[in-house]
Formats: sequence, C-alpha cells, structure tokens
Amino acid sequence: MPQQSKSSKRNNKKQNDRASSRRELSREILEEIREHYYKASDSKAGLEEFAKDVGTEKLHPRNRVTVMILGNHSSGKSSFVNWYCDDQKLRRTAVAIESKSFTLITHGKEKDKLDSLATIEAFPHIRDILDIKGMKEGLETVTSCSTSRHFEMVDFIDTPGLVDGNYSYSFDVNRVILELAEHVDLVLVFLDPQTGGLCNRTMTVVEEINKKYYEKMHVYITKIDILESAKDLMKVQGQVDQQLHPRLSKGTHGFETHAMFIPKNGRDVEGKKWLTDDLNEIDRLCEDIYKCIGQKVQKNLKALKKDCDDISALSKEMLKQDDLQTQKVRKLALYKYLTFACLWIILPLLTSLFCIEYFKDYVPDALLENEAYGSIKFVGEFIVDSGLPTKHHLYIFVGTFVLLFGLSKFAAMRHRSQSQKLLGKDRRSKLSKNLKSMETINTRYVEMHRKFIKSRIHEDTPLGYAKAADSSESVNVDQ
Ligand SMILES: Nc1nc2c(ncn2[C@@H]2O[C@H](COP(=O)(O)OP(=O)(O)OP(=O)(O)O)[C@@H](O)[C@H]2O)c(=O)[nH]1
Ligand SMILES: [Mg+2]
Repeated sequence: MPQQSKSSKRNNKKQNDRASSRRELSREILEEIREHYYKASDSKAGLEEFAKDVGTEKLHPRNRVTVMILGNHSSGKSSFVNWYCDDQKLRRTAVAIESKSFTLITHGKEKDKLDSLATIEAFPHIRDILDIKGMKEGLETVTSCSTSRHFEMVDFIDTPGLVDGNYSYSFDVNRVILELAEHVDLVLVFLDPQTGGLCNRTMTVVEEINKKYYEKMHVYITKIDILESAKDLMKVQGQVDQQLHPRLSKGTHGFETHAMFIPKNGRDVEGKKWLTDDLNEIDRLCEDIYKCIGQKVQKNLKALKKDCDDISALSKEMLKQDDLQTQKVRKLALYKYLTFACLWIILPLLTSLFCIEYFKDYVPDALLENEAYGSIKFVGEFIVDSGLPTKHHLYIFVGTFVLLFGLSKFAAMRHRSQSQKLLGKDRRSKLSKNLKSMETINTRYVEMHRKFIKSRIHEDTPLGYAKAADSSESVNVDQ
C-alpha cells in the first residue's frame, strides 16, 4: 500500500509538472505573439507598424484570457474575483449595490487603480465603449500582483450588478456589456438563488449575448450554500431553466446551468450535509478559464498567421502596383522628353531651315552648298513650295509651337503627378524589409504551433497533424 501511494504521488507530481510546463509554454507563446506585433525579431517595428505601412490597422491580440462576469446584483461576482485572486480586499463586496462601474482586473506590478483613459490605453481593443455616454466615469482598471491560480494569464471584467426597477445606471449598461462581449473570451453569468432568473435585465442581456456569442457564455447559480436543501437547489435550478430556456436561441442543445458557492473559511456549510463537494462546480469554472488559455494560444496563433498573410499580401500588391506605376511613369517621361525635344530642337531646326529657304538670297553660299544642309533642305523647300499663302506659313509655325508647348506642358504635368504616386526608394525598401520580417514571423509561427501541438498530444501520435500547422485552417479555435 505505501508503495502504491508513493507511485500515485509520483504520478501526481509528473502530472503537475506537465501541467505547469504546458502553462509556461502557453505563456511564452502568447508573449512571443504579442512581441511580433510590437517588434519583429529582425526589425525595429512589428506587425502593427507594418500594417500602418500598407494603410491598414492591425491590433495585437490580448495575450491574456479575458473573462467578463455579469449577472444579478449581489450574486457574488466581485467575491469570485477576490477568491480567484486570493485577495479579499481586491474588490469591495457587500449586499448593497457595490460595483457601479465596469472594472478590469488585471495582473500588475503592484496594486493600483487606473482611470478610464489609462484603461483604454492598456486595452485599446475596447476603446469604442468610451463613446457610450457616461462611460468615461464608468470604466476603471484595478491591478493586483496576485499569482493565485492562473490570474497572471487572466483578466477579469467585473460588471455592475443588474437590477430591475428604479435604479438608474449612469450609462447604457446593457449596451456596454454587449460591446464588451465581443472582445472577451468567456462570459460568466452569475445568478443568485434569491433572484435567480427573475431579473428581467439580466435575462435580456443573456438573450442578446446568446444570439451572438453563445459559445462563450456559461451560466452559474451562485451562493448555493445559502440554500437549505438539495430540494431547494433543484427548485432554483428549475426556476432558472424555466426563465432562461425560452430566451435562448442558439446552443440550446446540451445547455446546462451550473451551481457553485465560494468556499470561505468560517462560512457555515458544516451543518449542511446535502451540500456535498461535487455539487460545488467552482473547480469546473476554474477549469473552463484554464481551457480558455489553451484556446487563446490557438486563437492568437491563428490571428498572427492571418494578420501576417494579410499584411504580406497588401505589401506585395503595393510593390506590384508600384512596379506598374514605375513603367507608366517611364512612359510618361519618354513622352515628356519627346515633346520637349520637338518643341526645343526639331521645331527650331525646321524653322531655321524654312527661314534659310525663305531668305535664300541673303544666306551665304557656303551654307547653301554645305552637304548637311543639302540633305535636309527639302523640308524648307516643301514648306515654301507648298502653295500655301505666305501668311499661313506663320500660322503653321505658331500653331505647331502652341501645340507642342501645350503637349510638353501636359506631359510634364502628367509625369509629375504620376511620379508623386510612386512609393519612393525608402518606402519600397521598407516594404521589402517588412516582407522579410514577416517571413521570419511565419517561420516562428510554424515552430510555435508545432511546439504547442506537441505539448498537447501524446508523443506517439503521428505528427501529420503538426504539419497542418503550416496551414492557417489547421485548428478549430472557435469551439
Ligand atoms: N453565502 C455566500 N455568500 C456569498 C457568496 N459569494 C458572495 N457572497 C456574499 O454576497 C454578497 C454580495 O457579494 P458581491 O461579491 O459583492 O456580489 P456582486 O455580484 O459583486 O454585487 P454587485 O457588485 O453589487 O452586483 C457579499 O456579502 C458576499 O460576501 C457565496 O458563495 N456564498
Ligand atoms: Mg460587485
């Protein structure tokens, strides 16, 4: 027996070691992906800058999982954050309406508070919510240096408790929650046993989130330790299901509500024999958050690949268009020089030939007998002998001059305006450099993807799957 317990201890240790190395790898990959957006390995800039170079915008994906907790007032949202971070003073908890603003809780160097503008600076993805009236005062960030559970890789959004009736929020709370839901990885809906599914506002928000982001949403009946019996719990669950199910339009198959309470020293659950450990699904909730980290790695890898491909395609297209533009500009330059040559070389030459022919009597014989003049004098003769009245000769010259002058001016203007559309040497070399950096990122992407897959599957599983890492469609991250 003691031997068995020793081997099971060893197994546990092995499992823990594997879990922590997987976690470390996830953290490393998420961190590296972020780096590629800020600063590519062999370049001063990263994908965010490369995107700007091709006139588009790409934001780095968050390298941490974001979990939004919403639900009835006093359902234990803030208490859960405190419990997860193992810091009872992180969020204020009480029976009165306590959380009145949207608070991002993130890992930081020290415990601190940031206002809405600093919050948007740190979380640029959600900047649009500042446009909602009242949000400038309704958004803040709280930082904590807790390393409890997976907090270092998780951001929470603690939302104001939802109530019906006369209570008025200083912003459109439903709208803000819906906007935030787009950017988070997990939406936890907390329903307390007293109000359960009876808060109309909570149910409306749940209905809306279910329409768009049903796969992110998990519903928990909280504080079940205040109930007196398993029968009461079933009653509450029945009541919640009754209210909830008609509101759900997607993901109804297999949809479950879970139950939990926050284990707390001194909380009297001793006398409640019905409240067995397996009824409290808080560990499952932590597991859901943990699973999100793995999904986040895949999501971010996919985003990295896609953004890299998009920017590369745009850069290549820009260089291709620039090549075509260069050809066009060269042609225009040729037209410009041709008209210029006609105007300032050929036209004066013809004029002088004509003049020589016209004023033959005054021209020295030496010139008239010159061989060169002899071979081209037919031009002057042609004009003089053309039979046109003499004054028309002048019109022809003035007309030709005006036409050629206009043409050369037009060609010069076109040449200038089209040249301005060229990228220029610096921008071209920057784009080419960016393309090279993106090739390096792509190589890193394949390596990271392989490493990640290897950490998740058994070593004897054929790595044909890992080969799929080369294609962006390899892993379904939307599960
Ligand atoms: N018995 C019991 N009490 C809890 C549990 N979780 C929270 N509470 C208590 O419920 C009260 C409200 O908790 P909060 O965490 O402030 O709830 P909240 O959802 O953040 O409330 P608002 O921010 O006002 O919406 C506090 O007195 C907590 O101590 C639980 O699991 N069991
Ligand atoms: Mg709260």
